Amino acid sequence: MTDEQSGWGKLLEGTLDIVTKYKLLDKLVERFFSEKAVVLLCGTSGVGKSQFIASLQDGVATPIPTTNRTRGWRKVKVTKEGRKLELLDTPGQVGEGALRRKAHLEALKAKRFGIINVVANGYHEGTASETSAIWLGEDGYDVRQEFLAINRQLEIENLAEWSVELLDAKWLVTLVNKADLWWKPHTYENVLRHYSNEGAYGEALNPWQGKHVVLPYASTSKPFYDRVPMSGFFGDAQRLACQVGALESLNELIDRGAAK
Ligand SMILES: Nc1nc2c(ncn2[C@@H]2O[C@H](COP(=O)(O)OP(=O)(O)O)[C@@H](O)[C@H]2O)c(=O)[nH]1
Ligand SMILES: [Mg+2]
Repeated sequence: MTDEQSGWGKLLEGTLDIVTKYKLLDKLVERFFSEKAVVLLCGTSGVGKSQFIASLQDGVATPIPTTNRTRGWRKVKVTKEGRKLELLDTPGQVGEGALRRKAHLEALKAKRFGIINVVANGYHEGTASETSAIWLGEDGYDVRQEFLAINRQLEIENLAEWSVELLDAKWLVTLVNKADLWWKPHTYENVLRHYSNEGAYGEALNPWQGKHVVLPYASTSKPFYDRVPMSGFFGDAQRLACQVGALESLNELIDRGAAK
């Protein structure tokens, strides 16, 4: 299968070799850190918020153990070569709304802040039991489709918690994480469309039109619940392309937000 057929033609095109791309990623991460920007991370439990932070620190982050959930909210001052970025990490569990609210108020105090809403096309890993998420078929482990559907719905319901209250944010990125699990040649466009302005997710974000961007991403690469294999269409080159693309967009949004 060619890159064109797998949907990677456009993202991988250009003359940049892999070393140049890694250097470019380093530069972009550095710039991202150079702004004293406040970024609020939203998203339900297990979508990969903490892993996203780790991916900014380490590039390819070591997977966080499934059972390791974030308790409370935390302000992460990530420093990269002396530069600072303040990230507000939130707990995603259903019962922890009050704690998330504290993080929201902290973001509002900053006046200029942006939101990264992390979603994962239903591949939430952590709070649900393994048996409710995956099953063992004749061809090996697979994810349960109803599990994905419930979680995609949860991602939409979760928007109501902040989509009105935090409308003052300068920008909003929907980071469609875990592309290593969901990216397939014939479905990736549907996944990205699901989060764009068509459909229930986009509708819920209607007031954000003009400042909402949807970006594919992968913070790490690991089998789902350590059992269901990755899609097979998403390797290091693809992850790098997504990371570069996401950092470019985030830098641009932070710059634009600061200018307003
Ligand atoms: N395959 C894969 N797993 C991921 C990715 N990002 C996070 N995970 C895993 O998903 C689980 C939940 O991630 P975590 O960052 O703790 O989620 P949080 O609750 O949103 O903070 C962990 O086991 C991570 O290693 C990704 O891009 N790909
Ligand atoms: Mg977390």
